[in-house]
Amino acid sequence: MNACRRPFRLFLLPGLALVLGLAGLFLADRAAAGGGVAALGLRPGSPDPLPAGVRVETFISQVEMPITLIWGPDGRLYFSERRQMAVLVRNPDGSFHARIDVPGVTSQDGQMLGMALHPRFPDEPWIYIQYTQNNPLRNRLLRFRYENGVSSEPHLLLETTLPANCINHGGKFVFGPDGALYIGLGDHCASALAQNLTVPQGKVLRVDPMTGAGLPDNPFADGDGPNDDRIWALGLRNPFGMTYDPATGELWLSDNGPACGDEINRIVRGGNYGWPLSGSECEDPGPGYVPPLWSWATPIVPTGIAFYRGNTLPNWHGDLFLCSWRNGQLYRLRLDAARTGIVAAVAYDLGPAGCTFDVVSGPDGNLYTNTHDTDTRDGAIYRLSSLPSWWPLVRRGP
Ligand SMILES: [Ca+2]
Ligand SMILES: [Ca+2]
Repeated sequence: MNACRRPFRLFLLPGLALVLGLAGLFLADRAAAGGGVAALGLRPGSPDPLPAGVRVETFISQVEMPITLIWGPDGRLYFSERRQMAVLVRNPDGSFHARIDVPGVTSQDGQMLGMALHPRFPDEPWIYIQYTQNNPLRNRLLRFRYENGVSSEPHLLLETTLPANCINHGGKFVFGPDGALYIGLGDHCASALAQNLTVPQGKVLRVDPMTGAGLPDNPFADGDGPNDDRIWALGLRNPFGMTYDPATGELWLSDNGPACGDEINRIVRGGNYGWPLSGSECEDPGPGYVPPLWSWATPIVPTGIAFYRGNTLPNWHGDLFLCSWRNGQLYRLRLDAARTGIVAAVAYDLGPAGCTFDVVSGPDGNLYTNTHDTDTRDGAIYRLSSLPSWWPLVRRGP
């Protein structure tokens, strides 16, 4: 049962495939979810319109490929620019503030994925980035100092060493409430690695943000033993979005399946999320494995995820939002009272706007999304608010 059928090839920009790892993307027939896997009632291609009173507008136009959006403690928007291998900084009104180049790395060296600011930035003036390095293809994560408008002192914290001439790189990483850095790493299309405790692929890693070393209380840390001491959770295929629930301090993650395995997971210490043991990719891997809290019968290619913490859209407060690289829709998932499960989901059609890589809750109480540029449109960052219709639109170029 639940076999994936009807092969379907999604047109992919080659570079995007690197980011998202979507080779062998199939439409899936899944009549019913296996035990513990929540079936989703979304009808592909039939999203809901935005609720009345929610206004979406272009906040920043004419950007290329913003991947990760972060509102800094200075009230400015920081975003990683994939093609430019740079971090761009905008003022609260969307106007240009700075372009931060990564010391020692250029756009010829690879492509930017996730980024983070040190939790005490700018007092601890460290910016963290993950990128795919070309020739040979590797995942690299580094931090560098950014102070008084100058970037310096790059420190490499992670570099994969196995051949990675393949997609499934993962992307995002976040600081946890414990101050550790949590990194989602894809399986590099070698699915067996996701169950191998001696390598970082297909895992969530938990590391010291200054050294990149695994923390001694990590669940599989064995010192000089064979395990990769950085591993926090395993059995993932291509985790892209990561975020913490500010209400519970728990880590949530989006994982990209090869078919009907696009998932939302709540990551627990030492948890095994099943890949590739789920066999047909669409079934619950069984006892001993953590089933997803939500999965999609048809791939949506989940990317960035975030909890909405604002109040300008009060009905959405506390809900989990995520983007779809595949259809650009904004997905809203409502949690149960304990905030350990998902009880409902809806997809919104943002019209000419969209949500392809990231969504983030803004300090002004609004919700922000982004899209990348294509043949038919520029990349942009959008604002969802309840601002009245007479409020002037923000449209700013580079
Ligand atoms: Ca070890
Ligand atoms: Ca799974």
